[in-house]
Amino acid sequence: MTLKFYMTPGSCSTGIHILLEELDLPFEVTLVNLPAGDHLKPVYRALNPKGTIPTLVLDDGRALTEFQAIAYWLARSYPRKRLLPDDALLAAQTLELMDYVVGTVHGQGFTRIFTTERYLPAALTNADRSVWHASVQARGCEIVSEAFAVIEARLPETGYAIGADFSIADAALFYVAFWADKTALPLPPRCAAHYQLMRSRPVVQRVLHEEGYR
Ligand SMILES: N[C@@H](CCC(=O)N[C@@H](CS)C(=O)NCC(=O)O)C(=O)O
Repeated sequence: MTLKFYMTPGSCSTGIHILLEELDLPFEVTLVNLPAGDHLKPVYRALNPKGTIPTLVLDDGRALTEFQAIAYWLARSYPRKRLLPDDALLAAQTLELMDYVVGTVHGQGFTRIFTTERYLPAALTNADRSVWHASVQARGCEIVSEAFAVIEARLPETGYAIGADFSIADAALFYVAFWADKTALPLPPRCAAHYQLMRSRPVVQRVLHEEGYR
């Protein structure tokens, strides 16, 4: 058995894809086409009832979901790459940053930008719908920008996010910075420097290439 990774190019699963490649693990990829609704089909729901990606199916067939849980499991299961610091405080700060990225930047901010319809009441006239749509998107941009400002205040001027080494928090911060880049949302200077540092990593370049970004 090998790890089975369910992913969508250019989505939050890119962060987990980076971690799998950093660890140099053998894994099989299944592409989940979100616009086609693959994540809502019974075969995928049987694996992940939440219908979200990423999902990682372990050697024994058990499925892990949620970015932070998968990243934590990878770091703890393959400790030689030290993707989670040994020091308890640095490890806690790594989880703290990762949770803020996934829960707030992604979960509260980018979801309003990418899946705006979910935030609209069902009964709206077309005219009201476009006004609501614009204001939900604007709120999403505000949340993203406020959250990047919070992260900026905690990031070092150069280097990785926590401690001296690349960690699971860097992979999380990378995917939301990648989205900011793709949607032309400005990144504050330390976040932008972190993004460039991540883009200079050969593994990140390979993953983006594999996911179709040239
Ligand atoms: N909290 C989840 C969020 C995952 C998530 O929302 N993924 C998006 C793609 S980036 C997704 O699956 N969207 C499909 C949907 O929500 O229907 C995690 O950490 O894995």
